[in-house]
Amino acid sequence: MPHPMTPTITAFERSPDGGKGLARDTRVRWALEEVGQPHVVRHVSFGAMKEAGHLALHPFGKIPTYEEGDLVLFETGAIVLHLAELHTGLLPKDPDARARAITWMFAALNTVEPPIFELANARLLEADKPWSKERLPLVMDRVRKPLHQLSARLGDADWLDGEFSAGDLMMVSVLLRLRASGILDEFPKLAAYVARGEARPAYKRAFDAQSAVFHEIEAVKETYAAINRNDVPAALKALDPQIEWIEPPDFPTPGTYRGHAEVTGQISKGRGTWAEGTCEPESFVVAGDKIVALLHVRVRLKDHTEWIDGRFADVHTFRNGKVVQVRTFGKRQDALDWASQFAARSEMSPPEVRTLIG
Ligand code: GTB
Repeated sequence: MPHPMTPTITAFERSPDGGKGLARDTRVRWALEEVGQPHVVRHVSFGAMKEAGHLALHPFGKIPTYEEGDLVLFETGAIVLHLAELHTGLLPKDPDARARAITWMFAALNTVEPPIFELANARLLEADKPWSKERLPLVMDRVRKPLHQLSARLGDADWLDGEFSAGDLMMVSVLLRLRASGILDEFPKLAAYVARGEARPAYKRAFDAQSAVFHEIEAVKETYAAINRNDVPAALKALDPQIEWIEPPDFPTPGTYRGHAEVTGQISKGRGTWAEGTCEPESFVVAGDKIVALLHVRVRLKDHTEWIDGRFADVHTFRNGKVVQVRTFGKRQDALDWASQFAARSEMSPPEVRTLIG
């Protein structure tokens, strides 16, 4: 069983940035990595984010959220502050230095991020408006103003107030969203500050995890899409030549299948019994190097008139971008419990083992 307090966060199922780490789950992943806290990431689609289940966690229907036992948090500031208070390493012990580090967190979120958010809206959502071109310089100047002041305060220091803290984590996370606009390069001291943050091993682990998972989820989706259209060679594309696929006794083709040839036989045999239907992943949960695909199967078998409708899960284990094991579970919760034991592997060093998410 996983540790009951292993926290679960949420992230986009398919981040619009294609895995560039610009969505706000990255700062939470970074904080989790800094403090060495194993975690599980549940990936939510844009649709699911607005449904009752997610709204119960996040009243504004956004990511990320944070669940730890009975505690549910939203807002990245609150989540990072909670982690920093729970663990050592992100806030100084001295009460005054601690209060100053928290002040920098608020400065990042309340003073520096709002105009950056506004710039992203202006560049992405309002670019087609007739007034957009005229307004853009004004929005860019609103971004620059606090950056001049921040750069002057940082000066030649590595971090904003002594040692690296949650204040720096938040400030770097906010500033790096500016890179695409070119504005960050206008402030060499801030550009170097952001680079120092990104060079931290914990940031790299967080970034690599979300980037890898972006591609891995796409690969898992394609495996089921290929099975649905009865294209077995395409279903094998994401699978390592040493693949091991373990199907439990109460499934149509029980057993352990090793290598492409045996797995081809297994998939062909199982798929060959269908007259029509689909097996669709409904959502994905990531723990360490494991992606749990929560599946909904709805098929009519050949020579049958009734439909089979069921929910189960496959756990895909990735190594170097390929699936080395698929383990099928009849009960979704069993799959989640089994996979989440491996969230702890985030404490081990990459690239052999990496954290999840997002
Ligand atoms: N104040 C909240 C916090 O800090 O937690 C803001 C949370 C928030 O805005 N979350 C965004 C979200 O869930 C994701 S980060 N949006 C979905 C929605 O509103 O329906 C914003 C974001 C999204 C995408 C990119 N990107 O692709 O580059 C970057 C940033």
